[in-house]
Amino acid sequence: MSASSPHASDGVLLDANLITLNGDAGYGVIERGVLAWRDGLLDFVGSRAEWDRVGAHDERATRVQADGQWVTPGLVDSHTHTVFAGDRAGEFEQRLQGVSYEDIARAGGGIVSTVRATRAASEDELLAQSLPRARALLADGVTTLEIKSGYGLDLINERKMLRVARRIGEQLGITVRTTFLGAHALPPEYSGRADAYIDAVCEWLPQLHAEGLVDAVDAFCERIAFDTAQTRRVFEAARALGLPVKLHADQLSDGHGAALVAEFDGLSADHVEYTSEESVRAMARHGTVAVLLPGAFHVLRETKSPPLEAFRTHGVPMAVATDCNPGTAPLQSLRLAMSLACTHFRLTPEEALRGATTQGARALGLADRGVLAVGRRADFVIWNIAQPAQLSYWLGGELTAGVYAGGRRVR
Ligand code: DI6
Ligand code: FE
Repeated sequence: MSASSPHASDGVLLDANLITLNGDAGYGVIERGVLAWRDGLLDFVGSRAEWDRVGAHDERATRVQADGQWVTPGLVDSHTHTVFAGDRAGEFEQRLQGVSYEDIARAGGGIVSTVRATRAASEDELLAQSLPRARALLADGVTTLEIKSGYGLDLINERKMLRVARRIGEQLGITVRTTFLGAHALPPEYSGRADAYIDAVCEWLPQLHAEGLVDAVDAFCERIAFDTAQTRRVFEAARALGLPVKLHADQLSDGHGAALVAEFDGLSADHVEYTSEESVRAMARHGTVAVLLPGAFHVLRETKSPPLEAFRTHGVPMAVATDCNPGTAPLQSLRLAMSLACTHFRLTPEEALRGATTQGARALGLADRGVLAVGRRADFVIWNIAQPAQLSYWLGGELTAGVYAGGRRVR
């Protein structure tokens, strides 16, 4: 952990308890440590003694005194639908009366009702409605945010969503990774013609990709959405463009989605409540991350937990994300998702933190972040906590004392 040229750093954080997560296990704590960065990347991570030894520090570097506060890598929310218009609080009330998510979807509500609202909104309106959610995630420590399309379901409106996602990243100074989720639900104009809709999705993808709007491709593989043959066609279109894939897999039933996305060397299989051990083995072989989404599990009052022990046994990395969406997870805090992952799925607080940093970065194919180490991005959060487990312990509350992305303070 020595420095390349720390004397020329742009900024220095002193007297911080660093949770580096550098190493396969443990928090990797450096007590009363120092972080320094230059051109947006960390160029020193180590103890005060080592820092003093490298000597001659540039007086012009910004100095931040952490006074013993805890510091983690910036959080990575690897699965969200943050861009949408309207809300579905009415549906929430229906579900509390006993109507199921699948019943609502089949009756023309659910995702399709958000599609109507999103289509009706202008790009600026959509941005104005979505920004506060992204701000809330940032306020709780998120410096890398994945955002999916999937509420446009035609070329113009999918493009509008992806453009709004890019604009959120520019406005907030954080990284936004966009995922094309054209195969999210069947729009009414294609009713009864799912295969023809998938043809259209496969035609839109190269156009949106050419416009620089797509970092990855996703689909909803479920009995209320698209089957494995249709999902496979979307993945083949992605592969032809060299784009990585991920999948909403085995959320409500075992549709062998996790095995399918693994077969395509996918970045992640998400939800995975009903994933079989055989599919878990396929994920392990292909390095596919399991993205756990306890917010949706909680809101839908599900009872079937993802196969945690199988993930651990076979060495499948587990990420934790919010799934922030208007239907199943109106959740605007990744820390709360961490807490729910501990309570519902029995992750340890350490696994939950790795899930929301290191493994979240992996689920997005980003090797440059998710730990505090020299050469990684200077994305970090200063927390008002007394010990690391408090990050998953508190439900709510304002715990961030400072959020930095690429060495710039963004909150
Ligand atoms: N699974 C989810 O968790 C979200 N989409 C999906 O395929 C839910 C989206 C919604 O209900 O609006
Ligand atoms: Fe989702």
